[in-house]
Parts: sequence; C-alpha cells; structure tokens
Amino acid sequence: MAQLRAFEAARAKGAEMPEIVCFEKQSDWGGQWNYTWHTGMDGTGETAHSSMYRHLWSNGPKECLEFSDYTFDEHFGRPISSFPPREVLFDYIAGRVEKSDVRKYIQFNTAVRWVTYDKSSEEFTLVSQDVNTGESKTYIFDKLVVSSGHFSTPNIPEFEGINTFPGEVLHAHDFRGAERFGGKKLLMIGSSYSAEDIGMQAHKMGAASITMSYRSGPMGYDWPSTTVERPLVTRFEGSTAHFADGTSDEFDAVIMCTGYLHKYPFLPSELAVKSANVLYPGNLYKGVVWQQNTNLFYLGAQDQYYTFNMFDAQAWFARDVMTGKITLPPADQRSVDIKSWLDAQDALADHDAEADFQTDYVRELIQATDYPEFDLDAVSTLFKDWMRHKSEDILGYRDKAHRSVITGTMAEVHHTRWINAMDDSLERYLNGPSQNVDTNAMATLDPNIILTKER
Ligand code: NA7
Repeated sequence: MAQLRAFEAARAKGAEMPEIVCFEKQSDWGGQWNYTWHTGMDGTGETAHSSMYRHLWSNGPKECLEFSDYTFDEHFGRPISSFPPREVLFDYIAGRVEKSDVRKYIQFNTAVRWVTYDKSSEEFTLVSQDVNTGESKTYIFDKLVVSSGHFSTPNIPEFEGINTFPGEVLHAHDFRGAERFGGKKLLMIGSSYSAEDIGMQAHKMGAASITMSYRSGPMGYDWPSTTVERPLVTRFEGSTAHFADGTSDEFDAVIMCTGYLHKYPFLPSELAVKSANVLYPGNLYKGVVWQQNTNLFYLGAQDQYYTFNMFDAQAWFARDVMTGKITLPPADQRSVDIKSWLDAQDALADHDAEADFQTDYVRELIQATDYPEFDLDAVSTLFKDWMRHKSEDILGYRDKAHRSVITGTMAEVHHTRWINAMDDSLERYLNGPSQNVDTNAMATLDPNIILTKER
C-alpha cells in the first residue's frame, strides 16, 4: 500500500507512472491489519496471513505511526484516542489508499508462487496463481518489491515432553481471542510484545493465572496479581511445566509467543532475506535495496518501532531508486553504509536507544526523498513516553492520550478504559458507549494524569 501510494504521489506531481502489478494473496488489502478469523487454511487452501486477534488494540501510540501525507484528522475529521482497536487502524490505512485510487493495480486472490532473476536480461520472471481457480500466469518485471511482511510464519521451538501436554498448545499467530481462557491457567513462552500483550488480554478476559516464561530475561513490568514471570521451561511432563529455576506448575494451555520467521517461499535463497527479527537486517542498503541485486527491494523487513510512516519512507526511497531519481553508490560504498548501521545496532544499549536508532534511520530515508517531513525527534520522545507509561502501568498505558507531531492535535481520552472495553467495534469506538452501559466513561478526565490501576 505504501509503495502504490508512493508512485501515486509522484504521478500527482506529474511524473510518469510505470507499469505496476501488485499481487495480493488475500481478497482484500491491509496485510496484517486484514483480520481473518481463521488461523490455518482458508477456503482456498491458503494459510492465514494475519497474526492479529479479534480484540487487538494498537500497542503503540497512533501518533508514532501517523502518515505525514494523510493524518488521522484528515481521515476521521475529529480527534480520536491514541490506541485505537484494529478495525479503526484498518479504516485509516485503507482510507488513504482508497483516496489514491490505487486498487486498480492490485490482483487480489493471487499468490506469487515463484520468482527467478535472469542476470543477462536483468529481468525477473514471476509465476502467480489465482488461489480460487488455480490458474497460473507468468510475468516479466524489471523491478521487484517484496512487501509480504515477516510476522506471519510462526517460530515454533521444541520442548522436551511437550507432546505429553494434554491441553491446548498454540502459537501467538493462531491466537484469535482469550475468552476461552477464562478461569484457566495459562503458560506463555517468550518475553516480547506478543507475550506481554496476549498475556494481558488473557488477564482482561478472566484467565485464572498467566505465567510468562523467558529465555533472555524477564520483562519486569508491574504485572497484575494474576501474572508472574519464570525462567525458561526446561521440560513438560503431562500438564506440568518445569522451569529453569527448579520450580514447576500445572497449566491448562500453552501459548508460544516465540516470534516469527522471515519466510519467502516464492523466492530463491539468493534473493531472500535471512535474518532474525532485528531493527537492521543485513544485506539491505538503507534497509531497502538488496545488496547483490539493486532491482530488488524489501519494505518493512525490520523489527519495528515506527511502522506505517517508516514503510512510507522506505517506499518513497525505493520508488526514487527505481525511477533513477536517486543514484545508488557503488557496491563497496553500500557495504560500508550497511556495516555502519549494523555496528550501530550492535551497540544499542536499551529500548530508548533502539527508538533513537530507528528514528535516525527513518530520518535518513525521508531526507533523501520528498516524503513530507515531520518532527521525528518528537516521535522518538513519544516512544520513550510510551515505554515509561508501560513501566508505570501495563494495564493502563493505552488509556493515555498523546499529541500528534504532524497536526498538533491532542488525542481524545477514550470513552472506555482499555481494561473495561469489551466491544472494540469501529462503531462503538467512534460513537461511544450507549447510556447506562459503561460505568467507567472518562471523557472528562485530564489526559495527562496516570489512570488508576485496575487489578
Ligand atoms: P518478537 O518480538 O520477535 O519476540 C520473540 C520472543 O520469543 C522473544 O522474547 C524471544 O526470546 C522468544 N523466543 C524465541 N525463540 C524462543 C525459544 N526457542 N525459547 C524461548 N523463547 C524464545 O516476537 P513477538 O511475537 O513478541 O512480536 C512480534 C512483533 O510484533 C514485534 O517485533 C513488534 O514489532 C510487534 P529472546 O528475547 O530472543 O531470548
């Protein structure tokens, strides 16, 4: 969507539009934000792309991901809260591309099966397949932009004895809702965003207990009384999990929040990113251009503080390289540049430094293009405020309001606290609770106060 919008933005300024075909496996756009209830195969035999669950709300302030060429004010026509549910964010990103009239470039229900590159002709040959009819087609392209994301294919580690566990074992990718975990004892493996967020979703939905098992170290939040952190599971014995500190406990279900794999089954190995989930995967100049083949581009291959606006910055950069507006330096200079980012990544001391790192990265891309500039230092400060709010109140940080660095608009304090909000629909989000239903309406509260913790 970012890449299409980037080309459309150039066309609107008089540039010639190249011939573009965008392949989308699903029947609609939105990628991760295109929620599907199914987690395995859909009706066409394709696997689910989205890893989102039904009640997901943004876990970062929307002010950190706001498009500088399409603001929340422009889309909603009024202030909204800082941590919208998924339907609201989908509406925002879809609204921007609807307005750009780029749907015509997309072949929906069409999976890319295989791509090869011919060095002599400098062309990609791409085989696509209609997921409904099975019909395949072959195309030739000069440039290829891989924008298929890397939070879809679950990383599923093995644990001794896990096949004796009698309860449900699933990966975060397959989690769609915590209602069925009410009253249950849950074990989460992993100590990053998914463990934290799904764990607190389970708390919200009434899980009896949530145990988070870490490999590298605890998250250390001020958890509600339902929740504890333990070192890594060493083995299972029926419903009992044994932990590295010698403790053990019984559980009803296990959710592996163990991250995702970079997986590009349509690409030969020499064109596919191989990386852990890091802020700067190697081999990509400016995090975008494949080092050994500068006709190949990746968008969003990084782990992300910034999201939508970073994808834009990358797409604008990729567009300008593709059209020749940006001339790439020779390979050795590109390698030096990549190495300098990798070295800086290695030296990152903490989460604040990571936010600054990605801020510098996005800044460099934006400065190279005509993507509308915005106050990136202010966004970095927002990230740090957000992380501090999480430390102060893991159940309440989503009730805080932040100010847009683009429009200056102060977010609305949401009518319902996250912990109490059971209806996440777009309609209820925008129109508010019906009378006598919500006893925690808080639209009059000062947005700058820390909300009372609900335990
Ligand atoms: P992340 O952020 O990639 O985190 C993966 C977590 O899984 C992390 O805590 C890992 O521990 C843990 N992990 C991975 N493999 C194992 C094994 N074998 N045993 C124990 N723990 C393991 O993925 P998330 O799903 O939380 O978040 C995905 C993205 O969503 C995130 O990047 C944000 O952009 C939003 P480690 O710390 O490596 O020891």
